Amino acid sequence: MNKIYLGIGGNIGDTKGNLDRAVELLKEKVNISRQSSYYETEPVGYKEQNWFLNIVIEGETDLTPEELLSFTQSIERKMKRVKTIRFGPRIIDVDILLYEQVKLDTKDLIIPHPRMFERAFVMVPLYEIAPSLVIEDIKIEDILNKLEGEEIHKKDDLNEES
Ligand code: PH2
Ligand code: MG
Ligand code: MG
Repeated sequence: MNKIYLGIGGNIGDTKGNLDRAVELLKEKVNISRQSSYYETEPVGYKEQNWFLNIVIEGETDLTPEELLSFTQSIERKMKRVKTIRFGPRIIDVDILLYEQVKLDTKDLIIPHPRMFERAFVMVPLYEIAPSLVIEDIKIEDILNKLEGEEIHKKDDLNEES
């Protein structure tokens, strides 16, 4: 089994329902070990859209990185994601952040996710579930401390344990 971290987000329709549906669909091929709180996050990359709801999950899978990409894309298709503008509104987005210590740079897949280090909507939930993570020899705390400070709010009303 291979340890993976996935970032999941969306900003159209029933955002929490869509995130939860994606998590349920992932369970067919990923054993989910941890799930972050839900975070309401300022849109990054393209401002003229609704805020997102984002989570990060930790899991284990027997899929290879390429198989995992096909699987996450099949979930996006099943949930009727429509491709519009880059960084634009979407019903669901399931991104591979980390796959073991793998470094990969192909046409279709780059691991670690190339933009994760700058994104509070990824790094804050990731830190919540994996505070001692080291990514490419950098402690997650050090990555977190360098963030620009886009707005992100933990949604305590959606997080029943808190
Ligand atoms: N995803 C993007 C672009 N911008 N902004 C937030 N807050 N959350 C996202 O998940 C997100 C984004 C492209 O995948
Ligand atoms: Mg994305
Ligand atoms: Mg994506």
